[in-house]
Amino acid sequence: MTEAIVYEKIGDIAVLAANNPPVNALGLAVRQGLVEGIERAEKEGAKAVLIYGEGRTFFAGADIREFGKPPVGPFLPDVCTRIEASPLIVVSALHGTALGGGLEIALASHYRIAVPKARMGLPEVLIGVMPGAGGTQRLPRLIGIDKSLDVITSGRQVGAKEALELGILDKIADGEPREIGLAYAQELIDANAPRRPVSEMPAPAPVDFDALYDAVLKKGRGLLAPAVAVRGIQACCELPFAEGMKRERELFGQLMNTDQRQGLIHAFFAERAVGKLPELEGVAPRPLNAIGVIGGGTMGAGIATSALLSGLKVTLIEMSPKAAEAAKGRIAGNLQGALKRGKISPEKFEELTEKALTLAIDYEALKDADLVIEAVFEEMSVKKEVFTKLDAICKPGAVLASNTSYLNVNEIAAVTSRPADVIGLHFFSPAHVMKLLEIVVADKTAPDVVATGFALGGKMGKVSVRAGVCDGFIGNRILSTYRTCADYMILDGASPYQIDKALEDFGFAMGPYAVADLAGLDIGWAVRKRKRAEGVDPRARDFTYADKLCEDGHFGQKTGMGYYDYSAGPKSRVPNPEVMPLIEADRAAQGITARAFTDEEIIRRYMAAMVNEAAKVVGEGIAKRPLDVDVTLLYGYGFPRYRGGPLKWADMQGLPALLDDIKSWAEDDPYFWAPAPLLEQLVTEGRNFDDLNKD
Ligand code: T1G
Repeated sequence: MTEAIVYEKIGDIAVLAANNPPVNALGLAVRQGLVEGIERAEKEGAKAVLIYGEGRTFFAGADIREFGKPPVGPFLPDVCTRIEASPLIVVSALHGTALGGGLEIALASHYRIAVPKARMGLPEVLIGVMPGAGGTQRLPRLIGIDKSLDVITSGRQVGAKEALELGILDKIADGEPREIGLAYAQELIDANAPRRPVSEMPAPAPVDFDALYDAVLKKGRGLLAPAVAVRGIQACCELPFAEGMKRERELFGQLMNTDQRQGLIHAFFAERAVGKLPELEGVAPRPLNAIGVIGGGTMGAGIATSALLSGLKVTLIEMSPKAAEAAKGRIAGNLQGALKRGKISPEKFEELTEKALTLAIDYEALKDADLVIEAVFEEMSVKKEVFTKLDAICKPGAVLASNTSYLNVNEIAAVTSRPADVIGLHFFSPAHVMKLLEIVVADKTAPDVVATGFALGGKMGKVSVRAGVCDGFIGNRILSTYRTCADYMILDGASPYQIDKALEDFGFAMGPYAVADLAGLDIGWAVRKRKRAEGVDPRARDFTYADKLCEDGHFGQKTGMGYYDYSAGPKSRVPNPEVMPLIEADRAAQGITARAFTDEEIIRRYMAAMVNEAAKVVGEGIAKRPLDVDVTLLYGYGFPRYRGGPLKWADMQGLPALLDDIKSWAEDDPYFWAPAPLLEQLVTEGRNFDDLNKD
């Protein structure tokens, strides 16, 4: 018997305890152990078998790390069939998260009991596959088509109470899974309960699966797995069980061979790897109980809201009592959202806004804060003034953080006597919603200050990414480049609307010009003005239509007009008729003859610009690994998750072809399309970005 499954016989009950930390993934040893355990139980004359998980959870699914490797039997569908076919009654006792193959093991059992806090689901579509061990064949027999469609195509987790109501579970009981499982198995033996194979239950009547397939595909905006899973449920309704299982396996195999599966699994492991940095091994964060926030505008209020929701005490500093009350109003507005969604109770709302939050005008109020985040106007002189004051007032060991999106954190740190305590914490708007947090490590930032940044991110439920200091850090620097590429394509003949459509078809929730309108065109305008003031390289192409749009007072959604006209509402965007004439005037002024662009070329140029700049960011060490860039773009810039992130996408496209494209475009514009040295090096060495993730 493998140690992954520990066998025990207690009276008439054979107990199979899963012991494969951290999440009892159904790797080879576990699968072998389950089959051997069932066979031994039958040989040793047990009357029932109990399956449960040691540690924090029941099986959390197949072992994703085995994906893409040569498959080794026994295969999970066969393990499930073997469990269900046992002449003994088989009971699964669930706790933690019984997901994917884990729930399929339970569905192949004859009875299912769970602890009240257990959660379960078939989230395979979230990693680009579908249930492949009977989930699409057994679940509809148990809970019907509509409910199983919802559970399988959404990938959502179902709580024990709902699972009992749906009919997934037979019973809920307080206690440890082993104890409640043993008691339930004995109860069934004493009641002489029959085996109850789900596969022998009647399948639901078929419905219009073609219409369902199309609807699910449309809703997925290009994500394949949920739609293909519908075909699995169709097989359940239209084929005998064994043939349905075979059809499910075929469909599962198809999805395993997709780029989307690779992209989604890369995203799964990358978002778990970003917090694992060698420089933080063994480094303890500083205490983090009470924080200060300077500035109660949209960003400051969002940061304060996120901190309050994560259990921190917050002191918010504003310039005047009136401004402080306005900030409190914004925070209360943000918390109203959490109240409406049932995330917090009215009592909690009261406690957060009246007790945990303190408003102040005087910086003295921050003298005991463990960490202070400045979120004031994005102007270097203003930042320096704030940090000079913080340096004078904050206690020794307090972490001083700036929420700047672009500015040089080294320069900010240099105005203090404690640059080791200074760090950039770049939140994304709205800060209480967006999960990304760029942790900007300045030259003198101490390791335990970096660790404290990650600890804060963890408390707030953020996905934190380490970034070095440069203009725009990881995300905004790369954004500025692919946005510039789009602006150049407009100069040469494309339209903002064609570009937005092409990128939305590629999988982005919104195209770059719709995003610009949402964020506010005045932000880009301010950045262009700042860069022009700092001096732009004469080799860089320039364009003026975007400035003209701003000079006309069009800042996007906030003024009702930008690249799009929002007079009929934010959702009903129509092209602003003033835009194309501005663009044509700009082309004429530069003597440019417009040419046609295909959507395919727009994507290749836009993505090549993103990948090339990202390779420079990794090459310069601003991002430690390519996966840091991927996670940044996934969580902060709406990059389609099923493509894994720009550098994973590049690997799947093939770096040599991408570099060839860049070199061919560099003939027209050698300055913008200068190939990233790292990209050239990888192509020369026949390596790719994922190889660097493994280094
Ligand atoms: N396989 C391998 N490793 C896994 C894993 C899995 N299924 N799930 C988690 N891990 C690792 C994870 O990488 C991390 O490792 C550690 O466990 C803790 O995870 C045929 C084919 C279970 C809710 O999609 O959703 O079954 O970083 O940090 O926040 O139909 O992990 O410490 O080295 O996420 O408490 C379906 C995926 C598989 C569930 C726990 N199952 N996992 O969350 O901890 S496909 C899933 C999760 C399938 C069959 C098909 C979450 C979690 P490390 P963690 P957590």
